[in-house]
Amino acid sequence: MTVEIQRRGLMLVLSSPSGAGKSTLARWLLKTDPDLTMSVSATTRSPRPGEVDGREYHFKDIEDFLRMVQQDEFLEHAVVFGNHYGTPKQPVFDALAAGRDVLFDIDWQGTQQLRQQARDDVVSIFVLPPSREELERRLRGRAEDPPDVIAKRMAKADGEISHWAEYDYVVVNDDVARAQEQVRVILQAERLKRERQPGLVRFVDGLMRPEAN
Ligand SMILES: Nc1nc2c(ncn2[C@@H]2O[C@H](COP(=O)(O)OP(=O)(O)O)[C@@H](O)[C@H]2O)c(=O)[nH]1
Ligand SMILES: [Mg+2]
Repeated sequence: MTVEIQRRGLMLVLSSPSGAGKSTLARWLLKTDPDLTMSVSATTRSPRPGEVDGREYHFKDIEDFLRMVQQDEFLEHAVVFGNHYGTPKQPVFDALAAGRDVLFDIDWQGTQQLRQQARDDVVSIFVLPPSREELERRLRGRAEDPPDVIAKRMAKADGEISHWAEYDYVVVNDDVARAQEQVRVILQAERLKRERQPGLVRFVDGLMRPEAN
């Protein structure tokens, strides 16, 4: 018999400097975990080759983005590398209400705002590269971005990394399979937290006083 206990959805945040392998982790999680929904952010940056509007991001011009800010449509928003990024509220609320967990690929500024909005529901993981050399190598290996953008990101990586201690968990991504397993285990444990299982009250009541149920 499989016992299904009603669960409260959580908000899983992955942050890292560019090139630490966070996107690979996020893609794997979404593919392997049917209870997880990706939060698709809005951004004013231009799409890269292969990126599809509505899949990687909702690509907006600055006027549209600022209108969304004005109309309070974002759960959080921030400027990263000179572009605006924001998390649309409604899809997150809808997913949580449907009992699903939501995955966020956002920076430290967004994580701080999310924590202020929904502290108990946020589980945050910071992904670190195994070494500075490897981080540089991964940034260079990406053909999409011009060298000046890469140099800018390398400089900004230190700023992002300096926020590591604000996160609940830290995963060093030296081996992809190992990092995947670590993130999976974190998610599993966080889902089992008592306060995330409101259905337990009823379930345990039934265990102890079967005649009353
Ligand atoms: N605060 C915030 N940050 C975001 C959001 N969406 C993406 N980011 C962050 O913006 C940074 C740049 O993302 P992106 O343009 O995809 O370039 P990447 O560095 O190659 O991943 C990354 O650190 C993302 O985590 C968002 O909605 N809010
Ligand atoms: Mg990204």
